[in-house]
Amino acid sequence: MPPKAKLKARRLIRSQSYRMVASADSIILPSQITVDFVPKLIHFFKAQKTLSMQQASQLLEQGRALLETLPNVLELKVNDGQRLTVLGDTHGQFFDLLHVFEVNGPPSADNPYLVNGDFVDRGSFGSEIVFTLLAYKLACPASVHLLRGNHECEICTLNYGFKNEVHHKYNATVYANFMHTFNALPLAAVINRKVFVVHGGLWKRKGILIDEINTINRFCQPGDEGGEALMAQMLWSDPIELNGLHPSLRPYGASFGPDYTHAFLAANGLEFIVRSHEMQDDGYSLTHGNQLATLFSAPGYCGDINKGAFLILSGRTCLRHFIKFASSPHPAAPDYFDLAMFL
Ligand SMILES: [Mn+2]
Repeated sequence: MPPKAKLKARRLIRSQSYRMVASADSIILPSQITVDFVPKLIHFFKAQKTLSMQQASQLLEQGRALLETLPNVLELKVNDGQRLTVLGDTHGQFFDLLHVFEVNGPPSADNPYLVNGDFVDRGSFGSEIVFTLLAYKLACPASVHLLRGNHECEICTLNYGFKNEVHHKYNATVYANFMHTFNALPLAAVINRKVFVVHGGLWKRKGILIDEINTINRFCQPGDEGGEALMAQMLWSDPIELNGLHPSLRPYGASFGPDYTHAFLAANGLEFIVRSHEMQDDGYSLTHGNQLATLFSAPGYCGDINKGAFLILSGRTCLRHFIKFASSPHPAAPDYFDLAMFL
């Protein structure tokens, strides 16, 4: 048996034997996640329980195996009579994500979601968000779409709390598995060949074609070299009102003007960009001649009074409808971000 198959077999045995020792404080993770199972998992997490190490790794490995099969840029379709809900940064605010599922319906074949990265860091429930989204992805792969944000990397999770959170709730192996799974997240989506969704924004080179983004190797940490530089730029860039390209205070990417947005949309035959990455007082904002939206779904971010928002795209024309929401209460939890400052 090749080593990889051997490892797979061993993991299978481990996860199956776990099912036999399930107790009141644990949950039975089915080998095939179904849409009926996810509410049970959510209920389990709401009670602030954690998976076993084996279950955590099993879910991350199953999620990664599925994400790995996807292209860098997803091609999504919304037909007339259908809709797609887009979410921006959730940043460990699991109870706010649950609020969106309550008011807008949970993910399902009839209610697809696209979640635009930054699931972790800052808030204290990043692992619950990733496990819940991966479980939905595994249960209905054609209706749940997850993109990478700049925080789904080693440097950010070290500095902004998620590494600390996973070490507290799980262990170093599970953290390494999270990082491995994050490397498999797709980088952007195109909806109906009209709307481009990406976490940060555009590149330092003007008018890049989506075909080029599909050729880069995303299975690594965003960095300065080769294709990874393009990945880092699209995860980190921000729009600015001024034409041209301007330096950013962030480690990667740049501030790009309306001319960059218009050149990119024209070169690729697209109409509109949805990006996230920056907190918005009203949960969203429009700029660049109303051709670019910033969408942020973490209300009360880091103790602020900002609203969150989600975006519903309806029908073949991708009619846009933004819905704002306020923050929901959550149980007391350690502030892993603050603790990270002292590590
Ligand atoms: Mn971000």
